[in-house]
Amino acid sequence: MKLLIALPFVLLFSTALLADNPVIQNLYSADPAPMVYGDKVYLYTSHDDDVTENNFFTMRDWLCYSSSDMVNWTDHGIVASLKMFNWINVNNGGWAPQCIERDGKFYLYVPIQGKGIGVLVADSPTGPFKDPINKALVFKSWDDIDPTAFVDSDGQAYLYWGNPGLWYVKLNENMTSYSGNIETIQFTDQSFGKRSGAADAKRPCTYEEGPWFYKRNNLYYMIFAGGPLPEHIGYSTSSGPTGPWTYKGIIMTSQQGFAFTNHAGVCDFKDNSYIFYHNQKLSNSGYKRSVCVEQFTYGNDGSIPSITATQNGPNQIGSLNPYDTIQAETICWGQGVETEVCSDGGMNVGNIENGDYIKVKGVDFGAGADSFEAKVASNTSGGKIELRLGSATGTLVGTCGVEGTGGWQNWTTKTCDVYGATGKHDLYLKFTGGSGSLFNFDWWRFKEPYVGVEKSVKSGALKGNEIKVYADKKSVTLKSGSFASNNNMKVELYDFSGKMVCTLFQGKTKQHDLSFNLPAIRSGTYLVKILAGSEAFTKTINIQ
Ligand SMILES: [Ca+2]
Ligand SMILES: [Ca+2]
Repeated sequence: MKLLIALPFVLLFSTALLADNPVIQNLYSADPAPMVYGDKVYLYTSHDDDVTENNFFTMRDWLCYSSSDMVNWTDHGIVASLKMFNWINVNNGGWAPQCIERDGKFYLYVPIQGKGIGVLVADSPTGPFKDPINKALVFKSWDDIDPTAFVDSDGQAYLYWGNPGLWYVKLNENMTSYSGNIETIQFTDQSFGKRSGAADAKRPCTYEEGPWFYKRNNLYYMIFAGGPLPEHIGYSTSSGPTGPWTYKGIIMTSQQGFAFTNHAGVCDFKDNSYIFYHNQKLSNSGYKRSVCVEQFTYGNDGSIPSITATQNGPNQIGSLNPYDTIQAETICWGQGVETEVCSDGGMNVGNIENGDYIKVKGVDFGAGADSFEAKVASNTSGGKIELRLGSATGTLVGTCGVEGTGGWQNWTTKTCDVYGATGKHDLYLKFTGGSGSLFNFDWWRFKEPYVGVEKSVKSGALKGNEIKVYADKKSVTLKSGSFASNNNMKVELYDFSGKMVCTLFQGKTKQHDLSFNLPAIRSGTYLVKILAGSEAFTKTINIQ
């Protein structure tokens, strides 16, 4: 998986560090196929090998990524490969995939160039996938590539595919077999657009390959890669799932940095619409492509506008919560890093060298982070994780030292203090150290302030404060204009007989709101007593 980045690319992107496209930087990805499931978009792609063999597509497996905000993508690695199919004996030809969910199972349709279309099934979007039929789902000729599947609202599922023709079958409910014949879509200028350039008997209209079939607001869409080369993205629509199709025009022309192929995947996610495509911006080679994404808005009539490729990509949906455990392989832009399978599950970031970094976009620290924790491993002497805001040379809010752990998969947790990380920023995890690989990185998280105990108590802490007390079965929350930070405070819980149940809190705090988990107690009336210095404040609460 080692990616050797050519010098021209480094120069090209050193001036574009704010870019979020392409989506994946550590390897080459093509033929994007988004699938919305739960609160995430899963992005399946084909995978152009770092080493192109015989000056042609060199593709052996399929990748998966997921995002809940459209800008930070979690790497799930290789989720399927040609090796999963026992009925073929080839080590190349893993082309454009699509995965769809039905009744809690995930069906990954993949073409194996020259061998037909295979199907894999899994119980989770990220696998493990296996071949349930041990043969091609459809195979008549080389033309059987680029499958796209869709389950209509009446439960009938369809599989379309093909280059240079377009065919479909009606899938059975098991999604791994079909009924009836393979049907051929008739091409006319009206259905798939008048082709420009030299006449091509096999390609009478603009349709070339890479169909993407779906329904939106009762209109059926067939997005496709159109010719002549270099490919553009065009589309046709229909009032029914099998046509007749009406050509609607070009969505995306071949633009600066594009490859001779293109392939679109379209989805709606959290009230926005997105189109994924690929280009060759990271390699300048049509056999080493990179997936990108843009946001767009449908016309009132369901039309898709002309879309221009951008470096910035879509807006972030919401923000990233740094107090959750964030996989290190959740990346908006990774410079110099690779990913690999982690012995503790999932993936980890590796090939971390001095100066490499990971950008995570739109991290909301809220009132402020107090410390940082990272799960790391190193077979050398480690290095450092610098936590920087805004850019790789931005404000340093903490530095986490990593030492040798005796193995690249011998994991340990390291922490450091954090100062000055408040509000929303792009976070740069910048790696520094000596030469060679420094360490591996599994996940990270920030921690909110720890409330410490102060030895000297100053009186007057509660003076002038209106403290509101809220309670439910599980917690007690105190809300105040300000709990004086320099004063020790104690919060006690008493039952109605005056017997103390527990101490909820003891120490000092800068927070305006304090929330405490309650022990398992019976319903009834209780007293919350707040003590600071020589003062006390009590409040009756009812626990339902
Ligand atoms: Ca590196
Ligand atoms: Ca991980």
